Amino acid sequence: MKTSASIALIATVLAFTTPASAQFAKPDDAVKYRKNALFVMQQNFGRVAAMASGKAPFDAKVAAESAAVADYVGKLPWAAFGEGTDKGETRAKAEIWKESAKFKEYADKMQAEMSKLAAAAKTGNLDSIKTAVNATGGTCKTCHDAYRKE
Ligand code: ASC
Repeated sequence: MKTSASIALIATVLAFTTPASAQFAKPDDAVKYRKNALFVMQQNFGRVAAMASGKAPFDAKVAAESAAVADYVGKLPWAAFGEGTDKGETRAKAEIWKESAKFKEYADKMQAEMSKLAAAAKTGNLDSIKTAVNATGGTCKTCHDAYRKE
């Protein structure tokens, strides 16, 4: 096998077998990564939520685009909660690493509801958007109440 082909093969194998946490050079990078992803998600979700509550005028196109971004970016933070990333500038509670199945369940639930919100926003139906915003917001709160420090 040519060297370039072997390197490509090794890279592929590593990509599918390396623990998610190992994709970060240091724990601080993982913390920054998940916080930034959650921030971008929240900014986009918040824009749609403001429309749903009447605090902002409803713009179907902006709502659909923002919900799609929130849906996509909402898939990113979870790989950055690897072992050893419970330190530094984080409000993540230690319970996350003790109750990882429950934490994952909450993260999965949020992503499922955010996907429903993106689907609702794509239809442009404000009533469906409101329902989905409430369901999604509920999953944010459930997880924060359990796993985020004040
Ligand atoms: C947001 C945000 C949250 C949720 C939550 C919904 O926009 O930052 O944590 O919605 O407040 O209850």
